[in-house]
Amino acid sequence: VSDVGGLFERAARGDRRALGRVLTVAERDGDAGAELATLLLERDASPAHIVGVTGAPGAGKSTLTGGLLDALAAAGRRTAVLAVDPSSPFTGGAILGDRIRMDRPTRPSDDATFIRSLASRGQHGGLSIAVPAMVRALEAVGYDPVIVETVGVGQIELDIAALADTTIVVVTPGWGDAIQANKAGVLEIADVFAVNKSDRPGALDAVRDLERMLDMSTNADGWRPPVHCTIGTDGSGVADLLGAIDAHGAHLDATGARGERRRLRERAEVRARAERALLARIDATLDDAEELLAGVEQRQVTAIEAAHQVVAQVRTTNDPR
Ligand SMILES: Nc1nc2c(ncn2[C@@H]2O[C@H](COP(=O)(O)OP(=O)(O)OP(=O)(O)O)[C@@H](O)[C@H]2O)c(=O)[nH]1
Ligand SMILES: [Mg+2]
Repeated sequence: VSDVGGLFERAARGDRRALGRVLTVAERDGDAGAELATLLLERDASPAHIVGVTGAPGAGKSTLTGGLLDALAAAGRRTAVLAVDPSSPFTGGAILGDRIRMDRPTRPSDDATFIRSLASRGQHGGLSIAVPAMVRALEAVGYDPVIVETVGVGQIELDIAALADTTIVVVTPGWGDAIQANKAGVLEIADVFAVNKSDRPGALDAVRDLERMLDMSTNADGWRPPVHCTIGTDGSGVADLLGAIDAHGAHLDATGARGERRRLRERAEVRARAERALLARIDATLDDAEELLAGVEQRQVTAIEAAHQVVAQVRTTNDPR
């Protein structure tokens, strides 16, 4: 992209194709990405509320997110979705970039919503770099909130919780038996629980189970995560879920926790970027260190000493940028 400024202006005027390309620039994070970042800094848009939606594969995250989009659009709120590595139904399995659509008929509210998938999950620190960059572009063209959907598995779940202001954990009846071991982890990251598929047997047991766990945990920040029963497929409970998101947002504002979350997020992004840059320089140094590595191989120098030398080399080399 040669004219990032022009592209952004088109996006800001409502050109959805241009916005798609702006997001690609933000995600790819090259020279154009740096130019975009500077431009967005100057725009100084008010930050969007970032809502993470996570949970097991097939729990109903996308269906619920679709319901939230409808409810938000009906309330006149322009909402964007970043779907991380989605399988269904935003894309039906493939990453289709700007062309993705909800798995439902086009709605009149579609102009107020923007859905985009990300493919950054696999890269080192990819999410902590790409998501904030893309959120900044979206908030600069007036989207608030921004919902980030991601499958809840291991580290990715934690990454998303660290990126969001409000994290919704979607569980289903019977979930407790399946992921017993990870209950503590889920409790740690959830600001709101949705017991989805509550049209199925066992929903009330799941609610009781969660409430019991919440009884035993301390809510150091004064927020007890509410538990809402939802049926993604008919929209039941979605209004409650939206109410909980807004209430949590108000709680963050009232306690100053929003600023704290933002500082942690910025720190994580800077850390991920610094780490990535350093790793690249270490690799470049190693590519040029045949002699040193041969010394290790021939047992003339220890790996410990070789690593010290690599670090010393990296520290004295100028950053190529
Ligand atoms: N019975 C029932 N089915 C639901 C409900 N919500 C979603 N589903 C169905 O569950 C399936 C999975 O829903 P998705 O919204 O794609 O779930 P997801 O969590 O986004 O899935 P991944 O992104 O693939 O992890 C779909 O067939 C939905 O129609 C619900 O409340 N009740
Ligand atoms: Mg999904």
